[in-house]
Order: sequence, then C-alpha cells, then structure tokens
Amino acid sequence: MTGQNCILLGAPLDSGKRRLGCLMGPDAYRTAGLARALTDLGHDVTDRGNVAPAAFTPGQHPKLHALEETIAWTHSLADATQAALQDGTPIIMGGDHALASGTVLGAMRHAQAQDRPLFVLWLDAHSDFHTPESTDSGNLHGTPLGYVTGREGFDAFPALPYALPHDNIAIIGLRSVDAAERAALQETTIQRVDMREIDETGIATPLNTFLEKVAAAKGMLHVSLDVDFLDPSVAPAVGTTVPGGATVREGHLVMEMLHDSGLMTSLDLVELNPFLDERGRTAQLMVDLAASAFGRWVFDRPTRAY
Ligand code: Z70
Ligand code: MN
Ligand code: MN
Ligand code: MN
Repeated sequence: MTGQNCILLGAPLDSGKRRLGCLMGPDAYRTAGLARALTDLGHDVTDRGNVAPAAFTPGQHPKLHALEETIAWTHSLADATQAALQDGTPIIMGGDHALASGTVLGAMRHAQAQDRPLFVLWLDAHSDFHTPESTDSGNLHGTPLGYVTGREGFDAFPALPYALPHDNIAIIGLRSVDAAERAALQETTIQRVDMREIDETGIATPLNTFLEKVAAAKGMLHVSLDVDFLDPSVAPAVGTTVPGGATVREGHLVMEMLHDSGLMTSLDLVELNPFLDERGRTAQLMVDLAASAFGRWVFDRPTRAY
C-alpha cells in the first residue's frame, strides 16, 4: 500500500465521565511522536490541531454528567471527522470515549455520501451500549454505541442520518458489561467477542470473520481503540482499569491485521489519561499500536486477501 494522507485531529474531550485527565491526551500523543511514527512509515501527516466543542450552555441534569458539553462535542467532532474523511484517513486523538458519538456520526455521514456502508470495530473492555436512561453511572462515555445504533433517549443529540446496523459492528475485548447493556446487546446481532472467546480461539479468528464481512460489503471501517482494551499492567493510564485485558502482542496483531486488510478508513485513540501514566508508557504503546495499523512490520509476509 502506498502512503496515506493521515489527518490528526485532537479531541480534548473530558466530559464523558467525572475523573479528569483525558483532555491531556492529544498533547501526550504529540509528545510521544505519533506524527513522526507515521511519517517514518511513508505517510503524509497533517495535524489539524484540536477541535473545540460547539457553543453550549451547561445545564443541570439529575443523573447525566455534562450532557450539554458532550452534545456540543458530538456536533463539532462529527463535522471535523466528516471533513477529514474527504481528504484522508482521520486519526482522532482523544479524549474520552464519548468523542466516538461524534466521530462515528461523521463517518456515517461520509459513508452515506459515498454510497458505502460503514462498519465499526470497537476495541474495548466495555460495550458502551447504554442509553441516557439505562446508564447507572450517568457517564456518557458509556453510551456512544447506544447512540449510533439508534437506541432511544438521545433526542437532544444530533439527529442520525440512519441507525448503524447491528450487523456492521464488532466489539472485541469485552470483560465489563453492565446488566442492562448485556440484556440489550443479547437482542442484537452485534458481534460480541469477550476475553473468554479470545482465550479459546485466539483474537485473529473473530477479527477475520468481521473483516471478511466488511470486505464483502465494500464497506468503510471506523476503528475505535479504547486504552482499556489492553491489560492495565501494560496500559495503566486509564481511569477505568479492568484486569484481564489484551496483551501487547494481541494489540499489535489486531493492528497489523487491520493494516493488511486495507479496510480501515478512520481511527479513534480514546480514554488515555496521561495524568495516570507511568513515564509516558501508555501513550507510547498507543503510538506503537497506531504505527502497526499504518504498516510498521518486522518481516514481509504474504498478506491474506479479503
Ligand atoms: C460503565 C458505565 C465505560 C469506558 C468505562 C463503564 C463505561 N458501563 N466506558 N470506560 N470506556 O459507567 O456505563
Ligand atoms: Mn450539527
Ligand atoms: Mn470505551
Ligand atoms: Mn472501556
């Protein structure tokens, strides 16, 4: 594959939960050398700086934290992601996972304009499938997949052009799913890959199943990588640590397979909290994983044809 046009977008959104720090994420990725890692691989890289939320007036909601701010970010990030997709491959440097309501919405609009289906790969310990009603925590970073699939209760958010079909989604890395999310997920055809399945079959098998589906549909593919997909022993810089996560090797394998597939059209890097990091090691690991997704390799090998 020849060089891509990588477009870095900073999304210092910290409104999706109460613990602060993800707003430092974009600068941590810049400090860890994300742009340089991509240019070293032969890509063109443009850093468009940080996106800002649309204008909003903070309100008081009995349960939901920072609803208006999160909605304001959803508007601006959808616009910024859609615009970047017209020029290249956006890499969104988060920011907590509430930002994906905006980035996936932008990707949905772009895919629709291209008359192509959008697929979403969610790499996460959590399913983030709550609605504003079903969430116990009130943290909207637990809701973006609920929003983009058209679940109820998101009336104050930007209107969706269509509901993202369940068949177009895979969640890999699951090990912390709330009861209400599990009940709702089990009613869907979303491909749900928990750590047990990864242990039993390896991570390549379910990922191949999904990538084959994307390729057969000539789809676009948005990938949303939550730091807590990884085990906290190797990625400590995250507010919600869940033991038993993906290894460094599993993380790289997923990213290498994404590169070889040639299918990924946009990428979120979310939930990095540099305030909780140890000498930048989590930021560095996320940069290395991104590099694998853009073609860093050890040896050439015949690539699988999807
Ligand atoms: C829980 C909730 C969550 C990410 C934590 C956790 C949600 N299901 N998502 N970290 N990325 O509060 O709704
Ligand atoms: Mn808007
Ligand atoms: Mn998440
Ligand atoms: Mn998570």
